[in-house]
Order: sequence, then structure tokens, then C-alpha cells
Amino acid sequence: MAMLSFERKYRVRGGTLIGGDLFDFWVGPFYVGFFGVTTIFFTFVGVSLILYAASLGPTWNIWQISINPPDAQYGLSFAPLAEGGFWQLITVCALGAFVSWALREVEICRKLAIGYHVPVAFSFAILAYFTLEVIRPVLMGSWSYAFPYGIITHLDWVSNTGYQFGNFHYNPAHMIAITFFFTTCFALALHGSLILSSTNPGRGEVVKTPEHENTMFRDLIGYSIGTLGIHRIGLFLALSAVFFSAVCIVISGPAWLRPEGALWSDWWEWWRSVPIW
Ligand code: BCL
Ligand code: BCL
Ligand code: BPH
Ligand code: UQ8
Repeated sequence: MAMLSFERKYRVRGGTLIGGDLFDFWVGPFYVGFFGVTTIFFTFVGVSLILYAASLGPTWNIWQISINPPDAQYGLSFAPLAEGGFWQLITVCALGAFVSWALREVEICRKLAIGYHVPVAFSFAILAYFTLEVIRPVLMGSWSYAFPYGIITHLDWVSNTGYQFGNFHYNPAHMIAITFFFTTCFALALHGSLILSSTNPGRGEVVKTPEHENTMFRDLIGYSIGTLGIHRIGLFLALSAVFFSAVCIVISGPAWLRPEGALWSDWWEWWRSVPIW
């Protein structure tokens, strides 16, 4: 792949976290690095295990393939390969690949001498996955509470878990998370449209300035958060959405555990006992 005019100047040595010059090179547009090699390793092993486990299963129907976590009887111990062991190994590979990917991002940031915002942001997504597949199952004493690796079966898990653990629509942290997701999308719609409106004018017209952007919203709602501010709030909203997602699932079971018909709607009883009404 052709190199962009400015790319060569940023292909500097160093900034690696481990291994010095080992793997400190590029393949086409990709930086490799030690963690590029570990990403490829975990991805190769993980995907091979998925394919092998699928080959033992009943179907190659892409919608029905599912690699399930162990049964409750195995608790937190290792399970035989075909009874959840594959799921356990794949989970280790997935975490290895995600963390390697984040560390490769860190090395690239160091080479460029930019901030670590991207890997920090990605680490929230990894945290959500880690919460679903490790923290919550460990708190509940069994891997069987983790979600299975299948396109449709992981949705079945969401649906079942959502009703078994008290109907998620009444889960207060789930409400906060959803609100942040919607607000993130709202902010991105405003941002994308505003940037295009001023920097992608019709043929023959000049590109407008941030002053135009600020004025648009001061005219409309009396306030503009500014060009830097919108990126700060966008990042804050997105990370909050995923953070509260992790909270909503980790409290459903470990904290609000009442399998005999527990309802998140009962949690709202405190509201009725507020003394003002
Ligand atoms: Mg899910 C849907 C992947 C966790 C609830 N989910 C999807 C699909 C995709 C997927 C198959 C579209 C996602 C998307 O566009 O994301 N989910 C996926 C992965 C994880 C995951 C990889 C994970 O944690 C490792 N999902 C969860 C947890 C629930 C959950 C358990 C809460 C977050 N998910 C739901 C619900 C839905 C999905 C509800 C859907 O309706 C939707 C669907 O249609 O399901 C059938 C945004 C990201 C991008 C656009 C980047 C590109 C991502 C691509 C598309 C991911 C491909 C995954 C591939 C098929 C998995 C195998 C990898 C290979 C073996 C290497
Ligand atoms: Mg709910 C969770 C919204 C109804 C049960 N629900 C969530 C949250 C989100 C949400 C707040 C999922 C986002 C998330 O965690 O991302 N739910 C939501 C909405 C409604 C809703 C908007 C709605 O009704 C309008 N939920 C319901 C109903 C219940 C219900 C009431 C079912 C009947 N809901 C649950 C359950 C859960 C949620 C159960 C959860 O567990 C989930 C949650 O909070 O999880 C934490 C986090 C993102 C990730 C986990 C992705 C991680 C990605 C990793 C790191 C990278 C993958 C890379 C990939 C493999 C690479 C592919 C290859 C490349 C493409 C090359
Ligand atoms: O590189 C990236 O983006 C281009 C990073 C990434 C990110 C980043 C990156 O920098 C950031 C900041 C975020 N995601 C942020 C967020 C949101 C807010 C924190 C949050 C909503 C979110 N990401 C969600 C998601 C989802 C959802 C909602 O489901 C998905 C699917 C993703 N993010 C996906 C991705 C990737 C495109 C990319 C990324 N987010 C990370 C790529 C990566 O880690 O590559 C290395 C690993 C592989 C190439 C494959 C590994 C294969 C495994 C070994 C086996 C598969 C196991 C898996 C568990 C099976 C799942 C089956 C499913 C059907 C359930
Ligand atoms: C065959 C092969 C791959 C060989 C590899 C060779 C090799 C040895 C490599 C080693 C290194 C290594 C481990 C490479 C792995 C390569 C792989 C497999 C990559 C997978 C890439 C991947 C995860 C793709 C998913 C992308 C996707 C579907 C995204 C979803 C849609 C979105 C969110 C698109 C984002 C658009 C984009 C590019 C944004 C970036 C951007 C931002 C955010 C921005 O703010 C901004 O303005 C300042 C920009 O403009 C400058 C941006 O471009």
C-alpha cells in the first residue's frame, strides 16, 4: 500500500514498552511491534479454537454456531474441553488479543508523542467485556453466568439474563447507561452535522470558521460548548455509557441477588417510602 506523504516522517524508532527494537517495524500501513505479534498470536489461537469447537458442534449454520461456557456444576474450575473448556481458552485468547491491541495503541501513541486517550477509551470497552466474562461470574461463583460465543445465542443470553435478574428495564444503572448511549448519539449527530455544515460547503464557496460554528449554537440555544469542548463531552458521554453498562450487569446478581423472583422494580420501593408523600 502506498505511503501517505507525511507518513514517513512519523516512522520513528523507539517508544516500545518491551523488547526494544525487536519487531519495531511496519508491514504495509500497519505498525507491528511486540504487541502486534501477540495480537496475531492470540487471534490465531482464539479463532482456531472457535473453528475447531464449531467443527465438533451440530451445525455450520453461522447463526446457530455457539461455544458455551461450562455448566453450573463446574463452578469456577476448569471444565473438559467440549463442556466449556473451549469457551474458557477462547476467553483467555480474547482477553490476550484485546489487551495486546490496547498496548500496541500505547506504543503507537508513544512514537507519535500524543496522549494516551485512545487506548484509555478502548480500555473501557475491555473493562465491560472483562466484567461480563470474568468479574461477574467470579462474584457469582460459576462460569455458567458468562455469555456464550454465538451470534444468536449471545442475544438469548441477554434476553434470559435481562428477565432472570429482575427485568433490566427497571435497573437504575441500566437506565443511566441507556441515557448516556442516547446522549452520545445525540452529541455525535450535532457534531457531525455542524462540522459538515461549515467545512464542506458547496462548490465555489469558502470553508467557514469555528466562529461560524459557535455562532450557530449561540443563535440557536444561547450557548456553545466550543470546538475542544464538544470532543471532551463526546468522550465523557461514551465512556460513561459503557462504564454504567458494566455497573448495571455487575450488580445484577452479585448485589441484587434474589433468584426467587427478584425484581428490579422492587428496588424502587425506597421511593415510595420517602417521607414527603
Ligand atoms: Mg453483541 C449485536 C458482537 C458482546 C448485546 N454483537 C452484535 C453484532 C455483533 C456483536 C455480532 C453487532 C455489534 C456491533 O456492531 O458493535 N457482541 C459482539 C462482540 C462482543 C459482544 C464481539 C464482545 O463482547 C466480545 N453483545 C455483547 C454483550 C451484550 C451484547 C454480551 C451487551 C453489549 N449484541 C448485543 C445485542 C445485539 C448485539 C442486543 C444486536 O442486536 C447485534 C446483532 O445484530 O446481533 C446478531 C459495534 C461495533 C462495530 C460496528 C465494530 C465492528 C464489529 C464487528 C461487526 C464485530 C464482528 C464480530 C464477529 C461476528 C465475532 C467473531 C470474531 C472472529 C472470530 C474474529
Ligand atoms: Mg439492555 C446490557 C441497552 C433492553 C438485558 N443494555 C446493555 C448495555 C446497554 C443496553 C446499556 C449494552 C452496552 C454495553 O455494555 O456495551 N438494553 C439497552 C437498551 C434497551 C435494552 C437501549 C431497550 O430496551 C431500548 N436489556 C434490555 C431488556 C433486557 C436487557 C430489558 C433483555 C430482555 N441489557 C440486558 C443485559 C445486559 C444489557 C443482560 C448486559 O449485560 C449489557 C451490559 O450492560 O453489559 C456490560 C459494552 C461493550 C462491550 C461488552 C463490547 C466489548 C468489545 C471488545 C472489547 C472488543 C471486541 C472485538 C471483536 C471481537 C473484534 C472483531 C474483529 C474485527 C471487526 C476485525
Ligand atoms: O481499534 C479500535 O478501533 C478501531 C479499538 C476498538 C475500540 C476502541 C479502539 O481503539 C475504542 C476507543 C472503543 N472500541 C470504544 C468502544 C465503546 C465505548 C468505550 C463501546 C460501545 C465499544 N467500543 C463497543 C464495541 C463492540 C460492541 C458494542 O459489541 C464491538 C464489537 C467493538 N467495540 C469492537 C471493536 C473492534 C473493532 C476494535 C475496537 N472495538 C478492537 C479490535 C481488537 O481488539 O483487535 C484485536 C482482536 C482481534 C482482531 C480478534 C480477536 C478474536 C478473539 C481471540 C476470538 C473472538 C472471541 C469473541 C469473544 C467472540 C464473540 C462472538 C460474538 C458473536 C459475541
Ligand atoms: C492481512 C493482514 C491484516 C496482515 C497484517 C500484517 C501485520 C503483520 C500486521 C501487524 C499488526 C497487526 C496486529 C495488524 C492487525 C490488522 C487488523 C486485523 C486490523 C483489524 C482492524 C479493525 C479492528 C477494523 C474494524 C474497523 C471498523 C469496522 C470500525 C467501525 C466503524 C468506525 C467507528 C469507523 C471509524 C472511522 C475512522 C477510521 C476513524 C478514525 C478517525 C477519528 C476517530 C478521528 O477523530 C479523526 O479526526 C481527527 C480522523 O481523521 C483524522 C479519523 O480518521
